[in-house]
Amino acid sequence: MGKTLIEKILAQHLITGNAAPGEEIGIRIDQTLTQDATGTMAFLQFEAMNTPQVKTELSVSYIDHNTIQIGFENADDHRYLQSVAQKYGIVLSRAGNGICHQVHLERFGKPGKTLIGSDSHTPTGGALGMIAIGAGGLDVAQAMAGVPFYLTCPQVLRINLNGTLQPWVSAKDIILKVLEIFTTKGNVGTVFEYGGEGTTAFTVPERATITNMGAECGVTTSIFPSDEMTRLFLRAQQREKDFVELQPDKDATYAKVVDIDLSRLEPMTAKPHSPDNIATVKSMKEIAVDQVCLGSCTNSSYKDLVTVAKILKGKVAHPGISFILAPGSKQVLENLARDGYLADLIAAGARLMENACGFCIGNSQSPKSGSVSLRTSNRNFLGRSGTMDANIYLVSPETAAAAVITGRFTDPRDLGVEYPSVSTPGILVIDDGMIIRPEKNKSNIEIYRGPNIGTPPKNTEMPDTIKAQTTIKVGDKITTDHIIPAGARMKYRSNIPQYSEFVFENVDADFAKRAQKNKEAGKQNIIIAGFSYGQGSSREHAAICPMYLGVRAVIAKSFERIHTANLINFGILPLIFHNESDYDKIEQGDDLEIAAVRKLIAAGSDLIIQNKTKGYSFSVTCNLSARQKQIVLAGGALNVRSANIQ
Ligand code: MIC
Ligand code: SF4
Repeated sequence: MGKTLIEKILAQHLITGNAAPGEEIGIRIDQTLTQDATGTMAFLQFEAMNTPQVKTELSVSYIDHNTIQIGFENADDHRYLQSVAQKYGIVLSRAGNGICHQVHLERFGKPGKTLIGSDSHTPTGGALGMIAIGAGGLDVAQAMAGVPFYLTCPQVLRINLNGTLQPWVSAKDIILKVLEIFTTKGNVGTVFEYGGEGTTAFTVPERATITNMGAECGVTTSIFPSDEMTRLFLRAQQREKDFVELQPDKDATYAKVVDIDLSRLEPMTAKPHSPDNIATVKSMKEIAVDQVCLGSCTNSSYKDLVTVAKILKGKVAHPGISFILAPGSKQVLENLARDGYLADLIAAGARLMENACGFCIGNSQSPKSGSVSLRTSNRNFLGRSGTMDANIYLVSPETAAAAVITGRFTDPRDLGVEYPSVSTPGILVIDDGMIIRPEKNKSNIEIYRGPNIGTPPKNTEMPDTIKAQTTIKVGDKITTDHIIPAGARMKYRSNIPQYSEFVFENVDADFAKRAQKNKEAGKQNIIIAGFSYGQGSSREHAAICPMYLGVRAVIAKSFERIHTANLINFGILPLIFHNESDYDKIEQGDDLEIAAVRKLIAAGSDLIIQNKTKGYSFSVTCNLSARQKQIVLAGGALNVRSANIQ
């Protein structure tokens, strides 16, 4: 029987388990990426593993998230990362070189390889025909130490892109269509494999827009074949030697096949406050816009930005618009500058930001109160921009450019001008001057540790009886941005006691105090949630900080993949309601007790929760592999690892 592309690459990397959908497998990881906001903790964990050098083919540490540097904390973390990289054989991409996913695509990704990254948009690399997966920092640290990466073997779903896009409709509109079809929940354990005759027309950066935002659907990853377009991209990057052709077998079987007729797509948007809240741009009926942000790891390729430069040439941003431009990488910015397009963008009123995450993570350019902001990024969760009552809409670069001109939501087809034709140069200006490669034999390098750097906290062993309070009850689709905000708070990523004060800050500002009080009184905390708990970011702080506050379990209707792994890694039980109606009965403040926890988890049985306040019991399931059981019982992966090292 023929194989899908995913099955082929997985088969070449399989270390443990049987690669059948639903089974836990362990795979060899060729490459890792980390970024500063998750990477600092990941490297502290890596250091605790006493491994003299990274064991991967390539590990790259990027500095791209916390680059605002108000206060000493981020600068200290950056210096720490640079010294760790030198000591352990890691490549460092300095602040100013660009966003990890964009730079990794340009300089390091290779067809057929496996990559895990401590960032949920790591699947961007799937545009090159590699298996690229987002993971928690501890899993990435373990991969750097040579431990296999464990995941549930996914089912492979095929998305056929048929026909040709109309002018003014682009890759962003395709992935917004995919989000309309699949939504942000219910896709755990699935991979999207793209194919179909329309696929061959898309360049690697266009494919990357699509694989990047597969993360919003919650899939394990997304992948495109490696074909002539891949070869041309690698040639432009002066690394054609990394090209190998990779296609699925013609008779490969897929769990499901979905066809998208490209010729019928129109400009789309994701309305506030979820990437799956999809509508056509036309239906927005010219709503007034206050801010337009161009960039992020989704849409900041050379082609994206040249397209906007051509649309805006000779025009100036509408007086009502603050026009923000954050190119994805130094390479893109340098090529735009050399080819004259940067001048056109600046002349059009672009406020040029650093090549970094910036506005996308609410680290700068928070819009005005109650504003409408159009962004080419990938997430519009409530409050992520830094302004709680802002309305963020996700759009294509073309739709963003149209709003810059008109000051309103505008279907770019209504601009009445010809769609600019843009092609990326066959060979780009490449300069890796901002990449520091590790020197050999640097084991005597001293690691720089500023006062912001703590030690990674560990949990205690799972107790036999959990006595806890329902410290918070939340609804469906709670994202990691809800659990632990980024933006202005992100500079405390390496200081867990301080960062923990902000857990659920934007949902219930008193949560941290309540949880801390319970902890001091010897009581544990339990979080109650609806469907799809832990969407979005890979930040393991959404597990570490609740752990620090004494959270022992989350009981939800369903969980997202990366967050489940993070909870387990830090000794927090991810429990699923047996009967969803039990969610309705439980209230915040209820006292709960779970008996015989260790025995029932080890046996793989359901746990019985007694609601002491209301006087009834209900059952929850805890689906864990043997490996995961060992981790939660030990109180987290760090405890298992240190036990193995001693
Ligand atoms: C995000 O887009 O939410 C982030 C910031 O890149 C996160 C990583 C983090 O929280 O540091 C992600 O996507 O994993
Ligand atoms: Fe950075 Fe935004 Fe991409 Fe996350 S989604 S990596 S914050 S640009």
